[in-house]
Amino acid sequence: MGPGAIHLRGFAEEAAGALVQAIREVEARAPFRRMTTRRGFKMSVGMTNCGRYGWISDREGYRYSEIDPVSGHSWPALPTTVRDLAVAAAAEAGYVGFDPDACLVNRYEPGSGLALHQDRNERDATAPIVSVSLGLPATFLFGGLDRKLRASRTTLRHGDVVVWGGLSRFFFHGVLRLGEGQHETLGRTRINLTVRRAG
Ligand code: MD3
Ligand code: FE
Repeated sequence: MGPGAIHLRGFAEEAAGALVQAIREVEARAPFRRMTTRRGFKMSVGMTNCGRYGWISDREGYRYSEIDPVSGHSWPALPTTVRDLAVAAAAEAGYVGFDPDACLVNRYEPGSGLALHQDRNERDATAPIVSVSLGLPATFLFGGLDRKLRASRTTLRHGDVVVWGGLSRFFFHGVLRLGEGQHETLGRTRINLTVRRAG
């Protein structure tokens, strides 16, 4: 997909049911919410986190926090199923010893999308990010180190896992607004997990 990005098609297919159940348990303690950007725009994607650190955005900008600002408590623990799957995918891509401490959970509905951005709030730049797609398919945009570089498109489907390491870790990327659809278990939604080493 790009330098250091490895697309493992269907890698999470078998674990998908257990992953969805784990997300339901996370969501019960840390509900999905639409965060605000520094500029004051409300994001169209619903987000929550599990693990020691959670990614948050508000008028002060974005950062990782050990406290969920909605509940005032720590985030739910990283579920074993999520951790095991991410560690196995990272190993498959050559990253032995990946030790994640954060997982951002993104929920899309038809019309939700994610503008082109870079992920650069994580402390350890050598650790990969493992993304897991569940539910409706999405068109993923993948550019380069420069925002102006033309982005290529690929479809991320239910069960797909991508390990983002190396140079691709810092490439601009985004998600086109989700189209209408009906997934057999997740209905009108797409869920994306990004398992990270943040601290
Ligand atoms: C490439 N999520 O949470 S997953 C994000 O589908 C994010 O929800 C998208 O971008 C989503 O930050 C895309 C694929 C992905 C995730 C993280 C990356 C690609 C990445 C980090 C660096 C480079
Ligand atoms: Fe991202």
